[in-house]
Parts: sequence; structure tokens; C-alpha cells
Amino acid sequence: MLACTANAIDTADGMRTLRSADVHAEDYPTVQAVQFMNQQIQKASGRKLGIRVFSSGLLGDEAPLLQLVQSGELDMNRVSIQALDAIAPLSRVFSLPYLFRDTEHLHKVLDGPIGQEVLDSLPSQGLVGLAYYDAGIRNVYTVRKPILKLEDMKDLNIRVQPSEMSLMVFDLLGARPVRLPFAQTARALSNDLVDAAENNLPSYSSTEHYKHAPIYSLTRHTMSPEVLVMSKISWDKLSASEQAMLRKAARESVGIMRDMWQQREERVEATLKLSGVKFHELPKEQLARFTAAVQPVYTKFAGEPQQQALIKRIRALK
Ligand code: BDP
Repeated sequence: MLACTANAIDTADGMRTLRSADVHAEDYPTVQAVQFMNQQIQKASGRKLGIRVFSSGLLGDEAPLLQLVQSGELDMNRVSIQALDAIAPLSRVFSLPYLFRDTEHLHKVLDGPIGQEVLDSLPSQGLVGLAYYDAGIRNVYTVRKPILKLEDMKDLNIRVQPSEMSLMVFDLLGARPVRLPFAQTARALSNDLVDAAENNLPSYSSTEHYKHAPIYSLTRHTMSPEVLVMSKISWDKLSASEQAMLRKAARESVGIMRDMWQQREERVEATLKLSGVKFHELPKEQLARFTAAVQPVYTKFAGEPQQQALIKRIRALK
């Protein structure tokens, strides 16, 4: 991992450049969304302020980089909200399995007061939440056999995100979860260290995990979104008008990202099918069993009254 020492480096032409990290490749919608923000703020500031995105995991994996963001050594990081689990307890609610009904429900929650409340809980942890981005639905993909019923999860060596909650979810489903950085997953699948992983379609495709694990079963276990966070230390160094520019650019990037995401999901589904990936739907009663099996996660990771109240409001939101 590359350590960043200076905060907001100056480029030759005197522009202050905020450095942002992303584990995804240059053309991935999350990276493109922050690139869009860069163009917007360069324009709005008369090229006094910009953002440089270090994509493809160049700076390292997302969870450890969050510490550099908290300490002001890195300005911004686009992460899966699961990466915040250990830092910001309220945000854990959005990573819970089988919570959101569909994309429309998720967007309503994120765009409304609940989404804002979770962002408002971040500054006390040294982070400023700028935007939520789409991450679709996460499903399990396997090397050998499809997941059609709960029993198929038994003893499956599955790569999961490095979070305590993911570990418990897959433990409860009967699997053997292995927490690995995103970048090591392809190697782990190709070397038989794991025989499954789980992710949304665009990530499954861009990482070429489908080449090693060509069976994609629609377990639909979480819709945890992405979030773009900024260092509170870097944020406080900006003027009020620069902060307003960033907020505006972040807001505008969300709609653009959602359009790119939808197109991307459709396109990759078609190309994955052409590449021979086999998709499997799970019967409704099996999804109900998966949902029932993971319920202890709600008490373990979101049992505090404030978290419980949020869950209730999310469920009540039509
Ligand atoms: C992708 C997220 C990325 C995570 C990755 C993972 O966009 O932020 O790091 O999943 O599984 O969908 O680690």
C-alpha cells in the first residue's frame, strides 16, 4: 500500500488536487462518477480545485485506506458501505442482508432523511459522507455447482468482504467464509483457495471472476450501496464555497452514476450469458429460508435502539 503524506497536493498549474481512491478500474461507474465530480469542480472553481482518482486499487484495499482518510493522509475514498461497518455503527444497517425490497426502495431510503442521518453520523468518525452510489444486488457465484437451496451453501469456501457482518452472514448460511481483499479474490478462485465468492454483476464481470466461477446463483443476499467519503480534516481545510461546490458536484454525480449503473448491469448480463455464465434463480421458499437463517445478524450488528428504529422506518417506507 502506498502511503500518502501530503494533503491536497498542488499540481504545476497551481490547482489543489484532492486524491481519491477506488478499487475499481477506470471505466467502472463509481470511478466515472468521481471523474465527473472532478470536471464539475474544476469548472466551478476556475481550475483552482480538482480531484485525482487513483483507480484499480492502486493505493490498496478500501478498508485499510479508510484509516488514512480518517487521519487526513488521503482525501477521499469510494468504498462499499460494508467497509464502514467497524467505524460507523449506524451505517451497518445498510449492509444488513435481505433488508431492501428493490432498487426503488433502496433509492427512497438513501435519498431521504434516513440516508442523510447515516451520513450525519460520519463526521464524528473523521469522515464526511458525500454521496451514495449504486451497487446492485450481491449474489453468490461458484466454481462447481449452483446454489439452489440452503443446503447447497454447506461447507462452501466462500470469499467475503473483510467485515465481521459478512463473516457471520455466511457462517449462518452454513458456508466457510474467508475474508479476503477484493484484489485477491480472482487468484483465490483460480487457485482453489475458495470455491465461491459473492458480488454484483458489474464487479463479477469487470474482475473476470466469471472465468473461474461461471455459475451465478441469485441469492440476492444484500443490496449494500457504495459511499463516497472524504476526510473531515481535508474537508475542514476547504473554504465554504469549495465545500458547496463539492456537495453540488457529488449530488449531481449520483444521477449520472445511476444511469451508468443501469446500462452497465444490462450490458454485462448479456455479455456474461454469451460467455457461457449460467444464471440460476432460487425458488421463493428457499429465499425465505436464507432470510430466516441470517436473522441473528440483525441483533448482533444492529441491535442498538437507534439502529432498530432505522430498520423499522426502512421497512415502513413504501
Ligand atoms: C464491490 C464494491 C467494492 C468492494 C467489492 C468487494 O464496489 O467497493 O470492495 O465489491 O467485494 O462490489 O470487496
